[in-house]
Amino acid sequence: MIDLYTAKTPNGRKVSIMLDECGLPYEVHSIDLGQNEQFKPEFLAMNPNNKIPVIKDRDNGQVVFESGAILIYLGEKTGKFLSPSGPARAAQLEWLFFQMASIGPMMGQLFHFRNYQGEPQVYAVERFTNEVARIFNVLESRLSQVPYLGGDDYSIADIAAFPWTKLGGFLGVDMDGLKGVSAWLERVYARPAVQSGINVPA
Ligand SMILES: N[C@@H](CCC(=O)N[C@@H](CS)C(=O)NCC(=O)O)C(=O)O
Repeated sequence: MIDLYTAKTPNGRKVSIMLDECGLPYEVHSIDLGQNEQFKPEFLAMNPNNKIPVIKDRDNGQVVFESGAILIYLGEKTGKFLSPSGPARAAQLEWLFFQMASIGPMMGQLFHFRNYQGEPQVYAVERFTNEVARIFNVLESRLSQVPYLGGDDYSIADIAAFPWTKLGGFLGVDMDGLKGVSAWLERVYARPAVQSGINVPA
């Protein structure tokens, strides 16, 4: 049994999709970020960085924070969606880290500055709009050649990227020119575990 501390955000949904994909039983603990529940001492004891998602594995008491680390932990625990070694694993981790370092942070910044309530942040919006467009073109170059980010097989790289990438149109990315990315989004969303995991917490 896994305890999942999460909220209705792309980073949290990566983990619920993975848990559903792996068929692991889990209990959802919804953290209300608006009420600053991530700053409570009991939460900070699990993640001093005050962010969801966090898991606790009741099998061994292990706590893991950072969504990328959680996906690797669950992949290794189950032997699913992460190759054990070799070139396939290297490619899966490469694209997982691309999500963690580029897709998530840049889209997060764009969302922040587009929705900023004070003085319009023209420079910041332009900077992150351009960077997000560039990142989607990188994804397009990959996904117009292979069915999944890691190559032939669906993996934790796709699970990490999907909840963010599906928000591209919402953040103003012109998805019409991105045929490879659009086909990949449909391919990934066709999976029942993605459709259930993306709706956690309910
Ligand atoms: N790199 C972290 C990012 C997690 C993150 O940004 N979580 C946000 C919600 S998506 C959060 O909990 N924010 C609360 C806060 O910063 O106080 C991960 O991938 O786990």
